[in-house]
Amino acid sequence: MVAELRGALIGCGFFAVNQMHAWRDIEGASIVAICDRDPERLTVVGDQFGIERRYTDAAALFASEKMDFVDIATTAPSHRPLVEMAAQNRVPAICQKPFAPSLADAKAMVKACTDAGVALMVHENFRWQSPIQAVRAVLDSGDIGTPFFGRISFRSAYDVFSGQPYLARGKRFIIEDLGIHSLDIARFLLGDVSTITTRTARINPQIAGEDVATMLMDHKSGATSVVDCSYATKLAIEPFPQTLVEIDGSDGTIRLEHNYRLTVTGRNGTAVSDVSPPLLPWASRPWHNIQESVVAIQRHWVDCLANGTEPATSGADNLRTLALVEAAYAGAASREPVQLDALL
Ligand code: NAD
Ligand code: 89Y
Repeated sequence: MVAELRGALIGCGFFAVNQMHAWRDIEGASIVAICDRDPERLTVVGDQFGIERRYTDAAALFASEKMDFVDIATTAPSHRPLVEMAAQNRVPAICQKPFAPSLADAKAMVKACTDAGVALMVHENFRWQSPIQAVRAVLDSGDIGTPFFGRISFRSAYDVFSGQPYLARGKRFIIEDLGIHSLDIARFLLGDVSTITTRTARINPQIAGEDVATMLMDHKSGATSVVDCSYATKLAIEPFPQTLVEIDGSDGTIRLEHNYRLTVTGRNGTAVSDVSPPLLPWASRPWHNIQESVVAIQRHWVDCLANGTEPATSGADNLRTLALVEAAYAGAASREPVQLDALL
């Protein structure tokens, strides 16, 4: 029998609870120790998940525990020091998105892990949502031919600030927090990007950053896409946290619409299906779509460690998604298109 991987979680905040639930669902790995600099969060998560080994200091965790991996669920400012600490201790690491506050930090983190010979995966989970995987499967089937246009859309007025108050305070908001997922989905579905043009707006006067972004991208494949996201869009039915997708191909179209309705018009006519994510026993609506993708990406990590393969959203891969974020902010400021290759 193969021994279970021993993991430790650093950062026991709002989202980490989903990660802890997901680890309980996954065979082949378990969380044996947790760390948070806030003793209250350590108690809440430690008691909820029955983890006795608790640390308020990450350096003490690395010094005391024998671990096969570390799952970093803190916010972006601490990602670089924690990933570098994992690399120094030769411990493979998962790091939450946004990977780092800057592309320069992210490149240094990838280098540290490469030099140490340890795996590094960014917890970029939206592409692992089952509806998005269903769109990818249609593209792979060839049914709509070669894609030439895409729209990845996330428009909502859901109050994300009550659960994640720091989102209201940052100079950067929607592109770095949510658009980063949409940009990654665009890469996942249509491939890497050569140029991005961006417009942003702040509609909600009570927050510091932008809550609306519209991005036009040239993909290296020749396809064009529009990635649009908003937390200022009040709709009759609140769709949070659904990502809607339109793809036009040479032989047909894909539409992922509200309530996970997937319509594919291809060489063999039109098929409509319900690609709703399952509601896991510990999950709660409307977050269940995201929660299911957490299980999927963490399971992928365990498979990658077992097989010695590179995670789909490795640190190196995620540099291309983070470069889109940096390019989007630069282009929103200059109102000029930004070339991606110059950043990478
Ligand atoms: P949070 O502030 O609720 O939790 C972060 C926790 O990390 C806090 O308890 C804090 O005390 C702890 N922490 C910070 N620095 C630390 C350090 N150096 N050592 C130990 N503990 C430290 O934040 P959150 O809302 O849970 O978000 C965490 C990350 O998850 C963010 O990067 C956010 O963007 C991301 N997130 C991802 C998704 C997703 O779907 N992938 C969804 C929500 C949030
Ligand atoms: O932090 C964000 C994320 O990654 O997914 C949704 C979210 O919680 C709020 O925008």
